[in-house]
Amino acid sequence: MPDTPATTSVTDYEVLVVGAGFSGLYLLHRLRAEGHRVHVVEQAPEVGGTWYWNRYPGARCDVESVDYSYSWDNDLQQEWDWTEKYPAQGDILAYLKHVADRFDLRKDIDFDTTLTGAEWDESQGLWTATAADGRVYRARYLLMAVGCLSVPKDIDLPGFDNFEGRVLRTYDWPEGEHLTGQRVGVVGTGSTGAQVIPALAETVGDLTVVQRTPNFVIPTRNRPLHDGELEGIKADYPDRRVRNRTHAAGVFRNDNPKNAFEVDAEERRSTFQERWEGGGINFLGSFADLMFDQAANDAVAEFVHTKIDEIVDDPETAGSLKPKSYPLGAKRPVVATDYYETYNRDNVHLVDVKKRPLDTFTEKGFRLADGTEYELDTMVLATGFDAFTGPFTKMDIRGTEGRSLAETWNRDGAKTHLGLGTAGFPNMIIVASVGSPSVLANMVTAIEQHVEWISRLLDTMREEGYTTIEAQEPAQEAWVQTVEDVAAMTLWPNGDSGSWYRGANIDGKVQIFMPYAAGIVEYGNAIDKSAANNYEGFTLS
Ligand code: NA7
Repeated sequence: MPDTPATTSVTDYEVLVVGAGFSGLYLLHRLRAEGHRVHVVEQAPEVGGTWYWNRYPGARCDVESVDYSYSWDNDLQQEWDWTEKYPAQGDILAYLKHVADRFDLRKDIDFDTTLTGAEWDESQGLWTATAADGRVYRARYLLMAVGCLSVPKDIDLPGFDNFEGRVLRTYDWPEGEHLTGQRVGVVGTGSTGAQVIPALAETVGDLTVVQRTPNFVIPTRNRPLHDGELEGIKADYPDRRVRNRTHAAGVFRNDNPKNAFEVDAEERRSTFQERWEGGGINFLGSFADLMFDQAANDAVAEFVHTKIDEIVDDPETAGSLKPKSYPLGAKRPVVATDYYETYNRDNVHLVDVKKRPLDTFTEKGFRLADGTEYELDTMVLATGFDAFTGPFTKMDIRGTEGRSLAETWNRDGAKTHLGLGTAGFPNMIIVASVGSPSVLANMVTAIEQHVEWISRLLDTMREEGYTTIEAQEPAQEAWVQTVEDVAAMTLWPNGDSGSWYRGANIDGKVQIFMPYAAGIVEYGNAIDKSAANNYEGFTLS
């Protein structure tokens, strides 16, 4: 940990929350209301977390607005007016700012505060956390509300330092930048790339897309909410929230209970077609076995391939855009607007570096192994994240006997018990990240589930006089195995998807399936059972 300047004061809290996104704001509101002394530190100058930083053109959530919002205050949900079916980044940020103001949260948040380390003091049962500017915070509980996709992947492009043009990364895009008229390159065709590419194609002069692995891209079909639609949803909100909480995905999906080969080819095609026209993640609910049966998955993959052929004019480009080496869903399915259509524009060019390998970046752009040179003014990197573990391992977190979390996770993989705690790091509680449904569910529902569990835990500890909670190693090993076993029942681990779900997007990262794939209902049962059995799998003392 860095030295503490002599002038820096130490501030004591009961609970220190790291991060002021959806998780941190609800933790602050709820725990404060329950009489805990809680404080939040946030590296950005504003609330919002992921939705503060990711302000690139086209950034939008693929969960519907009315569901990607807090359910814990009826007045809040009645007074807030969403305007579109799927919320743009700016709308979500405006909502979170409103929440911060409405519930007077800002007074308990230190903005522009990046924690560099946190150390567990065993004798006192306290965490001491240090910020980059030397401020020190002491707290009994350290709640890590740091998000799953908040640390970008390091740049691993050959010769990238040679490039003398401008470099922009989607995760901290300068507000209002549209690169109008420029020659722009984009690396990355995941969820971010598939949103930023069509948006930039509208404003830049020329757009060159560098694609390594194609994704299955489902049309969003975003639209304004119709007259009266929001009022109907508001009237139904109590029931709607219950439906969301009783669906594995944390958001109600009208899933087809039939398997793909229970029906004939015509019904299969018309079902896919109907869901494709409806748009969004509901497409995955076309048949019950898409993520379990390879043949069913092949059928849906083939349907998407047909769509690509129908939409994309140039057959070679269409061929490059078709994912063939992994099941649909093994990489996070991408939902975007006009993605395939964008490749019909004269100013957009796809460079498939699996077919035509990239040699190196140059001063002016990049060169392929076949000698073709590309000259660009700006390179946009949409190359993904050091998902789940990045925000933990970039801090110097020290648990019992000085053990380092970064060393432990970099060596053994990110292991947790129930996605809430990790052995050797007492009173450090993880919110909606590794080991829990998190990104495989509606994040907001998953966050609320965690915040409620944590609030119950802290109440119990206060009432019963406990001061520390720590995950037990055997329980943790068993949970890691459960998470792997559940993933292995699906097609998620199949193919060469290189998915960040298991850390495969980063060279050398220990591969372990990180989100819990059985959904929030099963998961809720597991964490509630632990709580009911005196926090089974954890040691309270
Ligand atoms: P993703 O889904 O990890 O996508 C990153 C993209 O960047 C993907 O297409 C990668 O290709 C590509 N990439 C990364 N490194 C390279 C190199 N070195 N060369 C070529 N291409 C590269 O991140 P996103 O930000 O799009 O999405 C993250 C989540 O945010 C998303 O799932 C939603 O939950 C929201 P690859 O597939 O590795 O070949």
